[in-house]
Amino acid sequence: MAAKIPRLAIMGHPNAGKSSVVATLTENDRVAIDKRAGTTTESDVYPVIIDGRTVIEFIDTPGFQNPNAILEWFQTNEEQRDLARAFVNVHRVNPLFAHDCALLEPVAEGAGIILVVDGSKRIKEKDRVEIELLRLTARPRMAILNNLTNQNRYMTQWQDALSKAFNSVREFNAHRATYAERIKLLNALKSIDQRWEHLLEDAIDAFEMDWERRTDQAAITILELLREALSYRVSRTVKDSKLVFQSGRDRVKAEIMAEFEDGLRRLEIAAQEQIRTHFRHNVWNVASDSILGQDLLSDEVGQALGLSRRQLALVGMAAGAASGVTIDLATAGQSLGTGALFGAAVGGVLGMVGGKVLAKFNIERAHGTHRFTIGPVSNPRFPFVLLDRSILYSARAMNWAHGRQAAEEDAPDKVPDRVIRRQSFSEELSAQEQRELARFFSNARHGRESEREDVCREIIKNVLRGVSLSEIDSRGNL
Ligand SMILES: Nc1nc2c(ncn2[C@@H]2O[C@H](COP(=O)(O)OP(=O)(O)OP(=O)(O)O)[C@@H](O)[C@H]2O)c(=O)[nH]1
Ligand SMILES: [Mg+2]
Repeated sequence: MAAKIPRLAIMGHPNAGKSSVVATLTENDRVAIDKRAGTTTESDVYPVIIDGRTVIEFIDTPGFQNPNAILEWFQTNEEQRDLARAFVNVHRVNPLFAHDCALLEPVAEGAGIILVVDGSKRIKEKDRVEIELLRLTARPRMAILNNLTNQNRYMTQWQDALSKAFNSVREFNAHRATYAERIKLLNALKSIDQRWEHLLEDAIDAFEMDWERRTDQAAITILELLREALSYRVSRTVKDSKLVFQSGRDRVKAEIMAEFEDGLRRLEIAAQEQIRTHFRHNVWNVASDSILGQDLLSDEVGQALGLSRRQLALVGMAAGAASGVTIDLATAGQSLGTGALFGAAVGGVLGMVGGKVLAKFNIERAHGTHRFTIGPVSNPRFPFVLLDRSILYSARAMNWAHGRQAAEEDAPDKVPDRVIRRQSFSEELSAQEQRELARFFSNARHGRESEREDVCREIIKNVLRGVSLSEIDSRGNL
C-alpha cells in the first residue's frame, strides 16, 4: 500500500554507510553506526517529525547478504508485477531467507529506494547484481555515492553504472553533508517519483521553516547569554577580623574572582547546551585544539576572537556619541583599581581579556564587615569574544552532520572547528552593527532593557544564516 508520506528504504552493502546517511538525513545521532559490518540487523523506520507531523520517513535496512539468490529469483519470475512483494510472500516462512525478507520488506510495502554505495571503491560484480535487482523492483529509486575515503578515481564508473538503473544519482557524504546539501538531496528526490512532488515540497517547506525557527532560537539563546553574562555579579560579605592581613584580603578576592569566572563559564556552557539541543546533537566531540575546546577566559580565545583594538575603540566612541550614553568601552579596564590583586594573588593572567581586567571589585564597609562585589564585566572585548564563540559553536552545531557522530578523522573539516579566519565574526560586521551590539552590551551591564534588542537579534541571526548556508572551503574555513 502506498504511504501518504514519502517513505524511502536505504539499501546497499553492509558497511556502505546506510545508517550514517539515515542519521544525517533525519538529524538523529542515536542511530547505530559502527565500523564493523552487520551493525544494522533489522529494518527500522526513522520518521522526520516537524511540528508533530511526520513529513518523510527513512527506513534503515541491513545490508544485502545474498543478492545473487534474490536476483536469480527475480529473473526467473520476471512476469510477476511486483517482484519485491512476490519475493517476500514466497520466502517469508523460509528461515534461510529471513535476512533477505527483512531487507526487502519495506520495498515490498511500497517504499522507494535509496541505494548507498561507497564511491571510493571499485565496482564489483556484487554491486552490479544489487543494482540490477533494485532496478527490477521497479520502485522509484535514487543512488547515493557516499565517498568514504575521498578517493575519486571510480566516481565516473559508478555514475555510469548507476545512471542506467536509477532515476537519480547524487553524491552525498554522510559525514560532511550540511543543511544546504540535505535540502538539495530532498529536492532531487522529487524527480524520482512525480507523485511525491507535492509531498516533498511540503516536507522541504517544513524543513526550511524549522531551520529558520531554530536559527531564531539560537540567536535568542546568544542574546540571553550576553545579557546574563554582562549583568552577572558575585558578592560576599566577610568579617573584618578575617581581613587583618593583606594575605587574607588577597585570598578572599581571589576566591570571589574565581567564583565570578566560573559563573561566566557556566553561563556559556548552559547556552551551548541549548544551542546543541536546538540542532539536535547528543553526541559531541570537540577537538582539543579547537578554539571551542579552550577556556573561555584564556589568552588564546581572547586573541582569536572578538574585535581588534582599533575597531573596539571606534565602536566605543561612536556608540557613546550616538546614544548619548557614556559608554565605558574605551576606558573600561584601564582603571586598574585592583592591580595588586591581579599582580599578586591571581598571577596576572586570570581575569584578563585582551590584556585588560575582566571586571572590577567594589568594596563596601559596614558594621565590622567588608562586602566584596565583583561585576558586572567591564572589559570591552569580552562581550565580543563571547559573541564570537557562541557563533562559532552554533556554526558547528548547524554544520556537523549527525551521521558523523563523534567520529575522528584526518580529513579536513567542513565545520569550523579549527577556524583559521582572518577576521572574527564580529569583526566582519558593519560599524553600524557593531555599534548596535555595543549599545546592547552597555545596557545589559547596567541592567537596562534595550529598545533595539530585536535589531541585535536580527544581526546575530543574519550571521548564523551566513554560517549555515555558506560554502565552506576544503580547509574548513567559513
Ligand atoms: N569517512 C567516512 N566514513 C563514513 C562515512 N559514512 C559512513 N562512514 C563510516 O563507515 C562505517 C559504516 O557506517 P554505517 O553507517 O554503520 O554503515 P551501514 O551501511 O549502516 O552498515 P551495516 O548496518 O553494518 O550494514 C562507520 O564506521 C561510519 O563511520 C563517510 O561519509 N565518511
Ligand atoms: Mg547500518
